[in-house]
Amino acid sequence: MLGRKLLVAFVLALGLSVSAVHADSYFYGVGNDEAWYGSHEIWMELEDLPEWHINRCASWANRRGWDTSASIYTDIQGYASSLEAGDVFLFSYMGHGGWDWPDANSDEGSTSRPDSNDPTPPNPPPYTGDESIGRSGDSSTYWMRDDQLADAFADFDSGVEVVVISGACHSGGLVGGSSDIDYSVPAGNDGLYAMLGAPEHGTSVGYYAGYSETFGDYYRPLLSEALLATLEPNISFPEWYDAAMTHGETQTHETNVPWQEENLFLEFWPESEWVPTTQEETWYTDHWGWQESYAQLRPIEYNSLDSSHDHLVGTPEPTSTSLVILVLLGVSAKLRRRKQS
Ligand SMILES: [Ca+2]
Ligand SMILES: [Ca+2]
Ligand SMILES: [Ca+2]
Repeated sequence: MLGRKLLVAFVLALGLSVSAVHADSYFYGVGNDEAWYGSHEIWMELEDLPEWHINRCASWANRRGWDTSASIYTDIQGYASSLEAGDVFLFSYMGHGGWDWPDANSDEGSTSRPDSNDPTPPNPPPYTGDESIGRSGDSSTYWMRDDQLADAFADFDSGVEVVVISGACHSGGLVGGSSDIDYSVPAGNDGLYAMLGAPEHGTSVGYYAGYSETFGDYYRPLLSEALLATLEPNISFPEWYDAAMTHGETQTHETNVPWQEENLFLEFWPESEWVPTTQEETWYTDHWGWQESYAQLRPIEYNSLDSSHDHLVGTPEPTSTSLVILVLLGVSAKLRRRKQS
């Protein structure tokens, strides 16, 4: 009888402990225009890992960036109002990006924009003009500015970890301005991590990766190519970035883009310690800067995670659920021994 009561108590404890450690990972992916499948591919890799579940995934092909009723902006606001401390929110955007919008609140400063893909720009970012993502179709109406992205993130509870993966041109400019996401609530609470496909003045390259009847040709940004090649269980987000950067430094890549007649085999981006030669400093302004040596400038990382964050992308750490089960097995073994003696 005592054993039965203990069992009931432990089952109750088990239920309580599950709710106490409840924390979920949410994936919100958008692929726009030529990169319509780009974020969904990231999800296809993640979904095999235990903390990700299709019930917590939303994946869009062509979703406008800015609209007051249905857009990336309002979707993120929805996550911001419902996620709780401990949850992980991964926002993946693959599509076009801009960097020369009039900056009404001047949060980007007054440093003039350098030439695109200049390997040695005369000044560090931020550069004048707001960055943007979310173009969908031919209209530019639906671009979302970086200030608006930060506004959407501002409603998250502290303790929600936000991860941003963006393959867009000029993604590096999503951080750096004083109204950008690195000043939003998640970043202010050591909970924002971002992998951004190009520096603020850099364009991001996507190469031909497939075709569908519905959406037509599709291009995969080099950042997502490297991320897809390097995801493993038990890897943290910063480790995943490092592995992807090494992949891009060491693997050659067939360009296969429509604006170039002859395909070239190039490394994705330079090494982190790279110093351009005199010849390499003569950049090209068409499409990307480094036809002779590299496909694009190196993606950048933004990390405000402190040691209490830094979630794993893969298998989560053991929770108290498994510990309680072990205790339960130990107690029932003890009761059995007592009964026998
Ligand atoms: Ca601004
Ligand atoms: Ca800017
Ligand atoms: Ca910016």
